Amino acid sequence: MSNRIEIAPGVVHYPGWFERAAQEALVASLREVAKAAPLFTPRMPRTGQPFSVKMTNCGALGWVSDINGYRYQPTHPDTGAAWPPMPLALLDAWQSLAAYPHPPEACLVNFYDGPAKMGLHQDRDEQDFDAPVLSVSLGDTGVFRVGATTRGGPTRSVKLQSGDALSFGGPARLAFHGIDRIIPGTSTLLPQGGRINLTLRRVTRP
Ligand code: MD3
Ligand code: FE
Repeated sequence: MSNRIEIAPGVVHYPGWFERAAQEALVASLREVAKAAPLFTPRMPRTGQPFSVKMTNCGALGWVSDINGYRYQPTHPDTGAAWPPMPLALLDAWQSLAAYPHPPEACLVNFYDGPAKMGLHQDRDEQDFDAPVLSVSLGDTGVFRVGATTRGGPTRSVKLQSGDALSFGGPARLAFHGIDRIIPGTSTLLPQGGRINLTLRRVTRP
């Protein structure tokens, strides 16, 4: 079992939701996902500047970003193949934690190597903001920052450790958030180090 810590209205942290064996099984599933849908480097719309984070997806829809914009699509941007299915353990976590009666459609897999980070942003490419976003952290600890629904508001910092789950719903669904940095050497889960973050999302209105 796991504690449930509401760190802000609508933001719930479940430290250690996945125990070590479940984390290892998830990593094994994600290696299969990455075989079918190789990590790609997303780029900023307009400028084409590459993200430092590498990405892939599983589930019916995947989030992609390139010079033309951000969007969800059913196929990999480089291979054109359908995204592989979402591991059952993730669908189970959604059922347990999301408090939402329809399954997630997209699981974005973010891979952070040592220096990677993600600037403050909102997730607003979905049509359904009634569903929460559920995040799962694996590997080295990430320093996560979450603020208000307006840019420039106060922010707070939370360390996300391997196995933690975090859900963002209701008033927090459109909160600004990002990853300041990864703390190297904080987990033995990934032999080469780094951090994987999974975000499960409902995209369309059911
Ligand atoms: C708050 N990922 O993929 S997960 C992203 O650790 C993203 O890779 C970060 O932000 C990561 O978009 C943070 C936590 C998270 C995910 C979705 C949210 C926080 C959120 C959506 C709304 C508000
Ligand atoms: Fe985000």
